[in-house]
Amino acid sequence: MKPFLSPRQLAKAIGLSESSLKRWADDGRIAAVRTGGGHRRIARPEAIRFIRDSRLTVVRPDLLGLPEADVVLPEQGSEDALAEALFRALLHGDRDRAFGLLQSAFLAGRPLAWIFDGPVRSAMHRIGEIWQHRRDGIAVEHRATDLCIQAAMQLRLSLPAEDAMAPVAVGGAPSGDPYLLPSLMAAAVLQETGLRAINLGPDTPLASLEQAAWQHDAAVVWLSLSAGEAAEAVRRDLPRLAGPLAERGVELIVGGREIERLAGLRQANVALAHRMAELAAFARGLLARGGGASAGGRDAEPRAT
Ligand code: B12
Repeated sequence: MKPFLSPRQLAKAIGLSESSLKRWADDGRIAAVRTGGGHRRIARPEAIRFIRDSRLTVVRPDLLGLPEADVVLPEQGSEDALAEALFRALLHGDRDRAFGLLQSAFLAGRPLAWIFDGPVRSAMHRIGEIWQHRRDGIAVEHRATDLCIQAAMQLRLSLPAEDAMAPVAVGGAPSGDPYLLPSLMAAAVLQETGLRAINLGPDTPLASLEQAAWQHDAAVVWLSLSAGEAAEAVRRDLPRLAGPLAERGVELIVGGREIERLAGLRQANVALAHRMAELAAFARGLLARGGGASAGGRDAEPRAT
């Protein structure tokens, strides 16, 4: 996949004229660089950002390095229709259709949090019921999970490069929690919001999260809880992570389907959230406050409280 597009290629991808693209590049609506020979070139993630922000329709996704998507576009179908279509595609292991559905919602400007909280969550929750009444239920579930992981990765890779000065978020799922998708989604949502997200993935000891937070001078740590026993252990051990983070002004946001296990926990720097939309709002709040180690200058040493 080529990292840069010419104005002509991008124009073809969205069915507009090359001259419009050149004009928009020259007036700064879309960021372009010049080759040694003076030709304009547009980075692929910047082209995708422009399409999403401008609500343009993609007619040739292949020119953007994306699969052809023969799908109902989200404006034609409601969230429920998209969730139903995605469920069917995952049920049948139809990779192209599953990717196409998610990609078209993404290109139409839907925030990743909307895509993950809505269609993906709904479809995966339904997929999770199948093992109870079908012999191939577990295989179907594992295949569907793999497709969602691939799609979430692809969407994340399509996001613009992170600002090197943006605050860092580090996160994962705790020891004993094998769930890969929720933490991956959290990373993608945080990245889309403008943070630098470092996803340590499933089965990560809390001590490793803490160590990574110091190493990367993180402003935020996220934790995704999907497995019951692992979440119980977190309930017990969380103060040992939250305390040191609080001393350095690092915020901890915890979410996931087992979050209720932490109900009643009182810790000033710990936020509990149920949805990716809440995570995105949390990150926007942090950015609005100019938060973050790298952006705002976090204390190098723990401060006395
Ligand atoms: C895929 C899957 C697995 C896979 C995971 C593979 C992988 N590497 O990721 C594997 C095979 C490991 C697995 C194992 C098991 N599973 Co399972 N699994 C699922 C399934 C189908 C999908 C999980 C998923 O990815 N969901 C998609 C995400 C998008 O949804 P979500 O987790 O709800 O996340 C949303 C929010 O919670 C929130 N969120 C999540 N993280 C975060 C983080 C932050 C910071 C924030 C703000 C928000 C947030 O945002 C997300 C989007 O809205 C679920 C069904 C379900 N209801 O989720 C069952 C399910 C969770 N599993 C279940 C079961 C029973 C098991 C097993 C016990 C099966 C077995 N007998 O071995 C084991 C237990 C494993 C363990 N150690 O706990 C049951 C749990 C029932 C219960 N009441 O506890 C479920 C509900 C299926 C069912 N209906 O029976 N499973």
